[in-house]
Amino acid sequence: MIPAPAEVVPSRSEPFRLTGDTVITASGAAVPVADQLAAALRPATGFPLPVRASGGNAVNLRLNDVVDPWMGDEGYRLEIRPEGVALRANRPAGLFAGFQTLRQLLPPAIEAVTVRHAEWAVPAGVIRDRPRFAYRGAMLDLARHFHPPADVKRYLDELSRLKINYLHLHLADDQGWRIEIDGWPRLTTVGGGPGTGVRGIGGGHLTQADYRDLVRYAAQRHITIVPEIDMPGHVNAAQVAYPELTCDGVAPRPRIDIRVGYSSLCTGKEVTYRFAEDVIRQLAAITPGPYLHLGGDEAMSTPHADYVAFEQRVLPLVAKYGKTASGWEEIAAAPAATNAVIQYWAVTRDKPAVAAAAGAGAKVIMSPANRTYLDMQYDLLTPGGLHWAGTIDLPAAYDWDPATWAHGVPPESVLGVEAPLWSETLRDYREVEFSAFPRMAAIAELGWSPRSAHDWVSFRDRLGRYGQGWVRRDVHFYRSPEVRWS
Ligand code: TNX
Repeated sequence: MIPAPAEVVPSRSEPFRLTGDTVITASGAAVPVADQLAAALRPATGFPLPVRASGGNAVNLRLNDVVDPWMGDEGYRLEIRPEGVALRANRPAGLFAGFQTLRQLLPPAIEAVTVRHAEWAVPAGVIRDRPRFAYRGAMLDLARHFHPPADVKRYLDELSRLKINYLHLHLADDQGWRIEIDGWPRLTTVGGGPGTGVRGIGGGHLTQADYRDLVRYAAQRHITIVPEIDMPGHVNAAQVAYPELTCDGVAPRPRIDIRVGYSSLCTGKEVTYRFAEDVIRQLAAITPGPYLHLGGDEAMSTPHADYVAFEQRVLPLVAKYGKTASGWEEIAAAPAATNAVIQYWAVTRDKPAVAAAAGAGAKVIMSPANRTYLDMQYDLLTPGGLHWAGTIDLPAAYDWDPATWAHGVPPESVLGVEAPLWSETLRDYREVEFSAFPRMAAIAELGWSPRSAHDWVSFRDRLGRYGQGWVRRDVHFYRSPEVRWS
C-alpha cells in the first residue's frame, strides 16, 4: 500500500471474497463514496455490486456516530473479515481515503479489463490510518506549457489514489496567462492565445467555467484546488496584454524562452493594485478552498523595498476576500507573511527569513527544490526536465523529513509538503506523467505516513507492485532503476 498506513494488523482468518453477490452498503453522506467504490470495482469484476442501505456479504461504509478524535477529518478504520468489510470514518474524506487503501488490497487487474473467474480476495486484518500532515500537495504549471482540463483531470485521478489533498495550479507566468478574468479580457485572448507556450508551442487557457468544473472534479476526489497568480514578478504575459501594468506604459515583447526574473509589475502605480484586487476577488469567488497563492518568487527586477511594500498591500487583500494567502518563500521578507502560508523551495536548509516568519506564526509548506521538484531530471540522461537544483532520483525524493528539513522552522509550523511540477520542458501530458511518477508517490508517502513507517526498502518493494496499476492504467512512468517493477 502506498502511502503506508499508520497501523496494520493482519489477521490469520480467511480473506474476504468479493463475489457476484457482494453488495456495498451505505447511507446518508457515505453514499457518494460507496457509489465511487462500486463504480471503480464493477468494470474489472463484472459484478453488479449494488449500493444499498443494508445486506449480507457486504462492504459497509459508515460515518461514525460518535466522532473518533484520533481519526480527525481524513482518517479511517478498515476492518476486513471473511464475512464482510467495514470502513469507518468521521467524514466522507476519511471514507474516500479508506476506499483508496481498499482498492490497493485487491489484485491490480481489478481496475482494468474484466478477468472473469478470478478470485477477488482481500486479505483479512484491521487498518487504522490517518495523515501525518494536513497539507499534501502537488503543483502543476499551466503557464509555461498549457495543459488542458482533461489532462489535469487525469493527474487528479492519480493524485487522489495517493491521498494527495491539494492541487496547486500555477496559472500565470511570463510566457502565458491561463485563467479568464472578467474586465481584463486581453489577459487570455492575448496572454493565453495560440503560441504562448515555451518555444511557441501550444497555448490556451481556462475559462472560469472550466476552472469551476476542475474544482468540482477535484472535490469529488477530496482534493482542494489552490490557484496561483504570480506577482510582482513572472508577469510578462500580463504586461504584453496590458502595457499599463509596466512603469513606462510600453508593451514588452511576448516571451517564449525560459529565463526568469526580468518582469515586474509597477509597484508605484494604482492600476497595479486595481488589477491585483480584481484577480484576487474573482479567484476567491470561484475557489471554495481556503488558500490563494500570490507567487512572489524571483522578483529580481523589483527593488527590495518596493517588493516588501507591494506584499504588505496585496497579501492582506486575500484576507479581505475570505481566504488565506500563500506564497513562495520570498514573501517571508514582508511582515504580512506571518498571516500567510509560506512555500519553502530553497535547495539549502537555512532560510532565516522563513524561520523568523514561522516563529511569528506563519505556516510553512515544504517544497525543497532538490527533493520535491518533479521537473528536475532523475539523472542527466533522462529526457525532459531541468537540473538547476540537481538531479533527483527516487531515493532522494523519498529520503528526507519535511518536519525537520528547514533549520529553525519547528515541526509544528510545517503544514505539509508539496511537489511542484514546472512545465518549461514538459509539452504534453505524457511528459508530465514521466516526470511525476514515481517520485510523486514518494512525496505522497512523506505527506501521509507516520515517520515510524518511513522505510526505503519497504517503499521500494511496495512501489514495484503499485507500478502494475500504472501499467494497466497506461500511466507513462519512469522505471526508476532502484525498483524491481513487477
Ligand atoms: C524556479 S521555484 C521557479 C520557476 C521555474 C522553476 C523551474 C520558483 C518558485 N520559481 O519559475 O519554473 O524554477 O524549475
